[in-house]
Amino acid sequence: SASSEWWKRAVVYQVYPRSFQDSDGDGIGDLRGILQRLDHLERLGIDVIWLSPIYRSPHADNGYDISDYQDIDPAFGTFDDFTELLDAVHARRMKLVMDLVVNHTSDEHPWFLESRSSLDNPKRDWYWWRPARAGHHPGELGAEPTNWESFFSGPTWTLDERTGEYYLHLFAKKQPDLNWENPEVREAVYAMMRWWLDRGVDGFRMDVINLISKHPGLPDGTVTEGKTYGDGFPHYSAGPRLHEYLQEMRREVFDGRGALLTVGETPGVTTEEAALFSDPARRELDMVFQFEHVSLDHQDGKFRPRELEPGELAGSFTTWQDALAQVGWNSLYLANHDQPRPVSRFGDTAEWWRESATALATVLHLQRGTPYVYQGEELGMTNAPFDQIGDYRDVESLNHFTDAVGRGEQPDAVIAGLLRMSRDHARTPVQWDDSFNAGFTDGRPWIRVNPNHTRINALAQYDDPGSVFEHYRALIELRHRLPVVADGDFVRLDAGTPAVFAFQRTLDNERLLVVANLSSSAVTPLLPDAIREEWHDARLVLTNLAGERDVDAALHPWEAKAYTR
Ligand code: TEU
Repeated sequence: SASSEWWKRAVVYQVYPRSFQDSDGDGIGDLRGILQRLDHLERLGIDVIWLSPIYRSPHADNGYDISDYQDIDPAFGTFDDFTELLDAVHARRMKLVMDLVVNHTSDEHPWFLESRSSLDNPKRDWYWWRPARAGHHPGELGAEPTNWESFFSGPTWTLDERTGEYYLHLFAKKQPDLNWENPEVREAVYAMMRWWLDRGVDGFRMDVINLISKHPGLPDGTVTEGKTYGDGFPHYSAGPRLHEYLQEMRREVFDGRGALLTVGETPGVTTEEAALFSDPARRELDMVFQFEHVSLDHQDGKFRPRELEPGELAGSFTTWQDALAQVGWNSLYLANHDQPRPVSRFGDTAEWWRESATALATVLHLQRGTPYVYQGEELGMTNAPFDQIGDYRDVESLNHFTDAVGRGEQPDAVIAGLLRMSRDHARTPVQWDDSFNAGFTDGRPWIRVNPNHTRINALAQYDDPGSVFEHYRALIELRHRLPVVADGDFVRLDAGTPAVFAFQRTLDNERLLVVANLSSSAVTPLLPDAIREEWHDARLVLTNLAGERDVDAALHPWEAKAYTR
């Protein structure tokens, strides 16, 4: 029913609390800081707030390593602060979705402390424990049970001296993987999820949910030429029981509840697989985050990115749209706390900062799917000039630097990769104004504020009709006003040149046309004659430049226009 698919008309805003707004001067963002900034979110017009983890954590991975799922970490505040925030969000008719990180816990979680305490502890089988590989002694090089490489460099197994066995961690050593084969684990997770829903939260974003079902037997990955580790991904992603678990979770946790949002983060799944998660008939999730478009520029690993060819990004979007045209639903995103800033990565911060930020937003928000805005994206925040390893905080970046330099790579070359691709670019404090520390904190920020906050900040953009913020506000308003934006179909149009991304949305007799030049050169589109005829007198509903209004007029660099008829 329409109400159960409310998320098709919604826009979600991701808050990374650590970097959003500090209220107590300790240099770390917190829940009371978010309370202080709800006017900003309401002004933008968003419907749902997704909070990155706020649970008790040692912060080895900034909260994606949870040691108590049912308590708020003191760095972010108290449970009362959380309840006050939730009530305030609901009072403003917005929803609040939590980040569910259950592929792994922190190694300081009581479940793991018990599990590691002895070979026969009742919780031993809550995690993945294995003896040294046959023919090897524990601690020997190559004794790890599989040859897989961690997302955060190094092996995915760490020897626990106390019992002489290894435990699996696809991410950091401090993030041991839960064993979802064990029904006790699943029951404990579902109980925790129900506990949060009973407290009024409106759903979950599910961290690396495609990794919870590993292929039994944990086979080695193929080792390609010159590599030390094997490619474990096919053996730990989308394993044989993944959809069984998600359907069980839906029954055990979500059925019978009100209007909730469930979005799965599924790094590395194919577009075809993505349709399985969001096919309503399968009763799994509402949608997933795909990663094709944010892996396009990965060349030899993510930290050696390549330049994209004109049209590659548009091609990736079109693949999504075509695969989910009949069944399932898209999430639309370019930014989150793991990705470099889109305007730096896909746009042009040198010459066309505002134009490219608003063009990318236009083509994203007017596609079919639910748009996600990551904090600061609505301001056109950019990557940071972090040219010293001491500027970085992220475990992925720090481990990569140590590992790469240890393998003989030049430090400057490794820093060059971090300057383009580090997750820390998404984690610099939100730039609220041009004051010291951009209005984020009165204390010493946990990570440097981007010096360009004197030019790029919210206060400078409010009520400026051409600003990035106002453009995002207009896009969100358009989605709330025109049913074709949320419910229309999507057809890619041939614009005669790869730099131009043109598409049409149709809902009954309502039409929307988007034409955007996603390049730093002026270009003239060559739309099909039928389109030019049909749209020659259409109404221009949105543009990021005061250019020509004709649908086939030459486009300035990064000029993006939307028409209705
Ligand atoms: O990210 C999963 C994931 O795919 C990341 O490894 C990401 O793709 C990679 O860092 C990009 O190079 C989720 C969370 O979003 C991330 O913040 C956590 O570090 C990770 O899981 C472990 O919980």
